[in-house]
Amino acid sequence: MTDTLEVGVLGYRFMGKAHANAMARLPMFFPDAPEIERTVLVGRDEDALADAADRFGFESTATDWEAVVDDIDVFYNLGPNHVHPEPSIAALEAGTPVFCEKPLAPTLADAERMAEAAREAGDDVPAGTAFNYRFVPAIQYAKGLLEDGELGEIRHVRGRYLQDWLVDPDAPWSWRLDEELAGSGVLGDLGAHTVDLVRFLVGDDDLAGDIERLSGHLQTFVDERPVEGSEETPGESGGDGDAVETRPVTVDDAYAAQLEFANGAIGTLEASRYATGHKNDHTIEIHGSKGSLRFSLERLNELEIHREGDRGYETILVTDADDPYVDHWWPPGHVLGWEHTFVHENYEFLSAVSEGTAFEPSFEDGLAVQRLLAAIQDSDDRGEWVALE
Ligand code: SOE
Repeated sequence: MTDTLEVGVLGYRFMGKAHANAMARLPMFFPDAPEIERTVLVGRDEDALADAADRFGFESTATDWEAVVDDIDVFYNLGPNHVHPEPSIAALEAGTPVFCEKPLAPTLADAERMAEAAREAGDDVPAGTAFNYRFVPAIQYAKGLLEDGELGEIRHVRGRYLQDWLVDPDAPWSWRLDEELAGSGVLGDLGAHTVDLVRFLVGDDDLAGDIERLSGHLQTFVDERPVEGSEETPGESGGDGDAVETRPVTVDDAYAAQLEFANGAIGTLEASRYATGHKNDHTIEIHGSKGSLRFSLERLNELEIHREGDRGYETILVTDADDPYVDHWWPPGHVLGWEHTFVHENYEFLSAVSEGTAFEPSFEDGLAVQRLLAAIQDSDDRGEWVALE
């Protein structure tokens, strides 16, 4: 058991804040978690980095990850997708456990290199992929119901992840919209979560098993966007405040896929950043021969369950014994939020690092998701169903 873990984090924007907040909650709510020092925050913009390090409680900053990854006990890679491979591989080669945000990599080839580095590092060097929705108590309760056979033979799996932050064509360009930087658009950003949850919930051989073939369709609705900060100043040289610089969108804005599982079950997946009326609506619905269940991230403390003989679904509040983390938080029924899923995954990952035990979802899980994302892209390119080896 390692006493205090020195943690280095690359990335200080959205995911940097989410994980720094999670680490800060551990001493108060998970006193059995390993003690950690938020030692170094890594980034490129020194001013923004210093401000974030101060607000997130990091002791120091660095602009060169190569000087960091072999000098800390744990490395978090929370940068944009194209930054995931090299620093993570270097850390693993130095024997430093890695926690990498999803999707594991921009491409399947990169994900394969990262998973190989994790295998080479050995089982006592955890390499985790931050699929945080596995750590929603309602999802863990759903997994228990499925494993206990409460839904019977799995017949249908339906996953959707709907957001609306790109509906405005003037919403600015970002790295998430560039194939070189992100690898894919909504497919890798949101679809990765849904594919992982499907594998987690029904991937066991005695449930639906592996996804054996699939067909996919990708769509881009707006193919170029303004570069934030390039707006002409109104009044100067007749400027009307419109952006003078635009960049192409080279990834998907929406995807849909059909799946066939080893047991014959049918799956339908979709995600969009143009789903007006939906902010962060990740839903999973599973139909079996003896019942069904339905989960929505926008109501993440609840699970809807249908059992034989019921008329429709019963909505239950997941708490008490159904929630593996309830004793760490407030009394039952004092509900959780999105950020608590990051606390749960950080608790489990840092505990695995401290004990030198395995952590799931691992880089192998991240690679399995990447294979399925690549197959969906391949199917779209070829216009036909694709079999998974
Ligand atoms: C943006 O689409 C995003 O922040 C994703 O990158 C996260 O993984 C998801 O949990 C919320 O939406």
